[in-house]
Amino acid sequence: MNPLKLALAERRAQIGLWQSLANPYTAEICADTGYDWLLFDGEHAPNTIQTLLAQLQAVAPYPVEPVARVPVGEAAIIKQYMDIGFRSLLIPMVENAEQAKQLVAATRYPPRGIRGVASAVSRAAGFGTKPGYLASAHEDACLILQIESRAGLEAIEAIAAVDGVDALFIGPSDLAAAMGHLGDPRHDAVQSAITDAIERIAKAGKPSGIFALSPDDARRWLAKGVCFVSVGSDIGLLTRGARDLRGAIR
Ligand code: 3PY
Ligand code: MG
Repeated sequence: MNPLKLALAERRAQIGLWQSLANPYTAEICADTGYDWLLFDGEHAPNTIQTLLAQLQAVAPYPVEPVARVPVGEAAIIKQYMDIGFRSLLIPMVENAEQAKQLVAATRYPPRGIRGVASAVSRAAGFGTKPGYLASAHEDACLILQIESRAGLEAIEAIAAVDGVDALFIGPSDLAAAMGHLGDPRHDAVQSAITDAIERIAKAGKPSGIFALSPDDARRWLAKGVCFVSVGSDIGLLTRGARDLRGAIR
C-alpha cells in the first residue's frame, strides 16, 4: 500500500520536503529526517531519468514516500517515471478535466488507461519478479495535480471530480505570476485566491496540498484544512545552514 495515498484518503497531514539538488547523497540524508514525503523535481531541478533513479534507490530503505514532479504531464514521460519506480506523481499546470482524465489514463494499464507495459524490464515491477504488479499497480498510483493558473482555479470542481485524481496541489509561485504578481506569492490577492481554492477543493471532496513558503505558512495552511504541505527545500536548507554557520563565527 502507498502510505501517502492512504494518508491523503484519510486526511492525515503529511509533511514533505522539496528535493532540488538532484543528488542521491543529499536525498538519502533527507530521507532519514522524519518527513512523510520527498518531492523529486523533474520540472525545475537539473534531473534526468538517471538522476531520479539514483535518488529513488538512495531513499528506498527509508520510511518516506518519494513523489516525482514530471516536467510536463505527458504519457510518455509519466510511463518512464513510473517504470523506474515512482508511484506517486505531481503533475504541473493542470487546467481542465479533459487533461486530468488523460493524466489518470497515463498512470493506468489497459483497459483502465494507456500506460505501456514493460514489466520484465521495469524496476517498478521488480524486473519481472512481482507477478501481481500489472494487475495492482493502479491501486498504489497516487496522482496529484497542480493548480497554478487562472484556468486551473476556474476548473477546480471539474478536475477534482475526475476519478483517479487523488489530490490537488496549489503552486503559489506560478499562481502569483498568472495573477499578475510575479515573484510575490504573499500578495493579498494571491493569498485569498489560495484560501478560496483550498475551500473549494475540500467542498469538492478531495484533499489539498500546497508548497508552503515557511514553517509559519505551513502551520497556517494546515490549520485551514490543507492536508499535505511541503516546507522549504534541500537548497534552502543548505544555503541557510551555510550562511548561519559562517555568520556564527564572524
Ligand atoms: C509553484 O509554486 O508554482 C510550484 O509549482 C511549487 O510550489
Ligand atoms: Mg509551479
